[in-house]
Order: sequence, then C-alpha cells, then structure tokens
Amino acid sequence: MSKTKIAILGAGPSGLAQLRAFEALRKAGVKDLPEIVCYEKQNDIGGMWNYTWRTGLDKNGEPVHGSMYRYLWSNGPKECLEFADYSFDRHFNQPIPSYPPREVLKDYIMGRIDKRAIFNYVRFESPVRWVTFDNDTQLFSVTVMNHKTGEQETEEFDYVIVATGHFSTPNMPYYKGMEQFPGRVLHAHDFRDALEFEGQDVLLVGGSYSAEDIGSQCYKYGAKSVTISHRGGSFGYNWPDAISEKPGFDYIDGNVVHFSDGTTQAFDAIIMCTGYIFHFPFLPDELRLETHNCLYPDNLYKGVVFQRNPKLIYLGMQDQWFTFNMFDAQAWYVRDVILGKIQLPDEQERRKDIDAWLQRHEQLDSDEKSIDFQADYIDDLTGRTDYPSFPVHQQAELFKQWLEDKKSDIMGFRNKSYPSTITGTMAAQLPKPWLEIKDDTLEGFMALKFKN
Ligand code: FAD
Ligand code: NA7
Repeated sequence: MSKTKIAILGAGPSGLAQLRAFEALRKAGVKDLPEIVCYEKQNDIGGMWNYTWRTGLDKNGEPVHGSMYRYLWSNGPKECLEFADYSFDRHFNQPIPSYPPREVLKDYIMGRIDKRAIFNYVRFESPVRWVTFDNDTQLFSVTVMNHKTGEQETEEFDYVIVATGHFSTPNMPYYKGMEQFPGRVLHAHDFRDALEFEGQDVLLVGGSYSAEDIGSQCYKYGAKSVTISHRGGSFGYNWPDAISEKPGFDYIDGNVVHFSDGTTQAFDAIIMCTGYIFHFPFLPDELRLETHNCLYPDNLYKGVVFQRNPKLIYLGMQDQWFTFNMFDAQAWYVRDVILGKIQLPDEQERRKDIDAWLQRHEQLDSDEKSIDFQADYIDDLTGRTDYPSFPVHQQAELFKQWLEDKKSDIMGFRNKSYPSTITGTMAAQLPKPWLEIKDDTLEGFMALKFKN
C-alpha cells in the first residue's frame, strides 16, 4: 500500500505546529508515518513573525505576507501563549517580563523547533498556485510555483492542510476624497516604522487591535497627535492627551476629514486599520472557506475539518485570543484524524457539532465570554489527543486580567507581570516603563536589567 501523502500550505506557527505534531511521533520511533511536503511562499519559516521591511511585492513578485512592524511588542501576556512542553524559563534560563517584543517571542517560538528536522519537509519560495480535488481518485493536485527552479510543479496528495494565515490581505475600504488626500493613505498591513509619522497628525481608522496598537506606537515614537476613528463606538481607554477618539467619518476634503458627529479635522497621514480578508486565491469555490474574522467559522468541524471535504483541513482560521497553544491543539487533533486514531463522525453528526458551537458563538456578548469560549474549544481538542494538557482556563483568567489592566492604563499595561501557568514562575519586571524603551531587538531587550 502506498504511503498517505499530506501537503501543508504555509510554514507559519500553524503549519509548524502540524509538522511538529508528526515529528513528535517520528522521534518516538513510530513507523509508516505519512509523507509530508510543506510549501512556503517565503524563504524562511515563522510566517507573520518574520519581520520584513518590504511592502507590496516580495523579491519573487509575490504579495508580501508580513503585516508586522518594527517595535511590535506582544499584545497579550506571554503567559497566555506559553507551550505546555516548552516553557519560557527553559528557553531563556531566567524569568523575563510578560510582554516581550516580536524578536524575543519569535526566538522563543523557534526555540523548540528542531530546524534540521523541520527544514526537511519545507519547500521554500514555493507559493501554492492552485489546488483541485478529483472525486474518482480521491486525491488533491497541488500546483506550486517553485521560484528556486523557476518552474511550476504539480504533486498529488491525500490530504491538504491550509495554514496560510488570515491577517495578510488588507480589507481596504474606500472613502470619498481618499484619492485627493495630500498625505499618505496606507493600510496597517503596510505600516512598518512609527518614526515615519514623527511630528505628524495621524488618523487611524478602525476599532480593534491594529488601531489601538499602531496608534500607541505612533504616540510612543513622537507623532504630534493621534486620532482613532472608530465607527462602532469607543475603546473606553484613558488615552494620553495626544490621543483622541472620533466616531466614523463620511468623507475627506483635501486633508480635512469630516466625521459623522459633524466635526472636522486636518491630518498629515491616514492609516487604515480596517482588518483583513480571508483570501485563498489558490482554492476553487468548492474547497474555499468563506468566512470573516470570528471565533468559530462555519463549515469547519472542530474548527479544522472542512465540512464539504473532510480531507481538506484549515488551521488557525479563528480570530485569536489564544494563538500558539491553540494551533498545537488543532495540529495534534488533525494528526490523529489523519492517522485514523480519531474517527470522524458522518456529515450529519459533524453538522450537529458545528451548529452547537455556532449557537453558543452567537450568544457571546462580552470579551470575557469570548475568551472562555475559545478556552473551551481548545479544551475540547486537547482532551481527544495525547497533547500535554495545560491549564487553558487559568490562561483565560490571565486574559481577563489583561483586559482590566488595559482599561486601567492603556499605555502602561505592558509594564505588568503575570505568573506562568506552566512553571508557576512570576514574570520579571521591566526596569523602566514600556513607553520609554525604544530598542525592541532581542539583544537590546535581554540586556535590560529586569527586576524580579
Ligand atoms: P501566518 O503566521 O500568517 O503564516 C502563514 C504562512 O503561510 C506564511 O509563512 C506565509 O508566507 C505562508 N503562505 C501564505 N500564502 C501562501 C501560499 N499561497 N503558498 C505557500 N505559502 C503561503 N499573535 C500573538 O500570539 N501575539 C501577538 O502579539 C500577535 N501580534 C500580531 C500582530 C500583527 C500585526 C498580526 C498581523 C498578527 C499578530 N498575531 C499575534 C497573530 C498571528 O497571526 C499569529 O501569532 C500567527 O502568526 C498565525 O500563524 P499562522 O501560521 O496561522 O499564519
Ligand atoms: P480586526 O480585529 O479584524 O478589526 C478590524 C477593524 O476594522 C474593526 O474595528 C472594524 O470595525 C474596522 N472596519 C472594518 N471595515 C471598516 C470600514 N469600512 N470602515 C471603518 N472601520 C472598518 O483587525 P485588526 O487589524 O485590528 O487585528 C487583526 C489582528 O492583527 C489581531 O488578531 C492582532 O493580533 C493583530 P467593526 O468592528 O466592523 O465596526
């Protein structure tokens, strides 16, 4: 009998979790594991966590995947994303603060990966171009552009696992007058360096993470004023004097923005923090997940198995309170489904399960309940595999504390420390406030004299 073949699309945290799930078995001496190929558009693993100065197209003419920017620090406590089988203490040999910068978090995420083993599976600079499924052979054909050889390649697989992320293709609305605005109009996806906006009056459009974080960054790095236009209401934060909130806006006239409350204001730049669209240009209609950013996309059994074709898997498609440990929980579950250790119920039973989660999802009316919902979802998955159990509900409580800390001090929440739910160690404290620490490099951060 020929070996089962699996294609993993993307080597970001989700795709890597899937590779690790199989690698864990190989290391344990399990024989006859499936053959795996992971196609990655970039020339490295790490997905969104690879900082790139590029915007627009990459060196191969492919859309740049990265939306992360310089000076990005973790937006939630690191204790909420700590791996059960690889603690921060183990990686850094000392307690570090709860909110590390991007490079530090990336170092941690990569620390537990056996690169030599993982690199064997990954074909870099190989964006997936097209996927089809043949009902007769029950096989997928995956066509990729191999930029290293300059040739397109097609291979057949039993399973396809889509792990291409969903915070990369901008949702860019149009407002009348944008084309005549004299300053820069950019999407958060193309924001790289807050220093560009030093001394400027900046408008941020959006009411979620990107707006609040890029707004805070611009303030930290010397913007003259920061205004956040939030069509859905207010953040409810105590912003410093240079940051203010406005409702939605109707149009732009020259450099003046006309807000829906009748007020007007002139700006030097507009940053559209209006979120991202789910974009799978390599999938035909019958295989494509259609959803928006939410905690439980429809048509995914257990949040991962595509309802119309259970040999097609989607990882990490949820909006994310939890990230890395949720991807692990998904990857271990998917692995065991593929290996036949977990039997999928029939289509009708799967539908019932999806509907039960969707019903609960519809009733979520607070951040606290949403956090518990995602913690329950993770619990449901980990209970079905041998993934080391971890105190996901304790991590949920930390997330709730984080929400409170943001409300009481939006510019100071990153100075807080929380205990690890894995080792019990209390995080170290920053030696001075986050607002005053401008160097976000791994070396710069680790050279800070943390207080215990
Ligand atoms: P991604 O990291 O997006 O990886 C997807 C991979 O697929 C990429 O490597 C990409 O190159 C590849 N790919 C895409 N298309 C193709 C194709 N056609 N063919 C082949 N390969 C392809 N999470 C946190 O936990 N903490 C944070 O502080 C945090 N901050 C964030 C800040 C920003 C600005 C953004 C955008 C996200 C942030 N996140 C944060 C969430 C982040 O998305 C996840 O942590 C994580 O990166 C998701 O992993 P993923 O593998 O699902 O997707
Ligand atoms: P999100 O969390 O999807 O939020 C997008 C925001 O953009 C949200 O507040 C939307 O308002 C707003 N939006 C969307 N369309 C419009 C239009 N047309 N006009 C005005 N405002 C609009 O995306 P983020 O980029 O903030 O965060 C994504 C990830 O990046 C996150 O997980 C972080 O880890 C980093 P609405 O709520 O629909 O009224």
